[in-house]
Amino acid sequence: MVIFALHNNFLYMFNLVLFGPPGSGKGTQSENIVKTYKLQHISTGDLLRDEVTRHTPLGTEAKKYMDQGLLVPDEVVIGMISGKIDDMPDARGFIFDGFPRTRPQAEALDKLLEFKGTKINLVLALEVPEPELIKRLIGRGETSGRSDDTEEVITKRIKEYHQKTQPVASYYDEQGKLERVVGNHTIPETFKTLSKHVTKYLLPVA
Ligand code: B4P
Repeated sequence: MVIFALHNNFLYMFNLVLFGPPGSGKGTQSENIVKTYKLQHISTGDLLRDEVTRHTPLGTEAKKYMDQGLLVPDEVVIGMISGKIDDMPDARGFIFDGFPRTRPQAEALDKLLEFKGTKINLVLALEVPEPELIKRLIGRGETSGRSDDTEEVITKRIKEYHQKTQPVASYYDEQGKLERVVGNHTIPETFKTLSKHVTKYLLPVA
């Protein structure tokens, strides 16, 4: 007789989306959240940049879009995410940083997580005024060497955000999962506000 062991850690996961315009601090705050709550970090920006650095076919394709300040096509990004989730079945949960960025990506993520027996629990949206976003990204560009942190490309990225990414906030708001957070305080102050929301679901790990 074959006995199937149903070990499905996905049922107990806490999954968070960190949402916001380019430069709102998603990457910065993800680092703090990961350290404090021991969630697994999935940043589509980091994954894509890694593919670019390794000159993979996916990276070569993605670079064409990233260098112009455009979003990488949905099917490329969605395919990348699915494999990442499967790599970490014992995670306490995931923090999705910079994903989903379009409504089709959000719908695909919901389907993917449902198939695995889990879901998005909370979406924290960082809100930062546009002049501050531009200032931060130009500042980062001076040291990071990122080809998408020039003034011309930043303007395009913000335009893409308004056209394609902002509707994702309504998608999660309709599901009652969205919390808006002021993101132009200092990094520690912003983290404190984000933590208040996360702690309602998950205790910090000492
Ligand atoms: P991402 O890598 O996701 O990054 P980002 O939007 O540039 O920035 P983030 O919000 O993480 O800001 P950060 O913390 O670094 O995207 C890059 C590109 O990849 C996209 O344009 C797109 O082409 C592609 N891509 C990624 N995901 C995709 C997807 N799902 N679909 C399609 N395409 C996708 O902060 C920025 C700066 O501000 C830093 O210098 C930081 O130190 C500073 N800062 C942060 N918080 C601050 C604060 N409170 N006060 C002062 N400065 C602060």
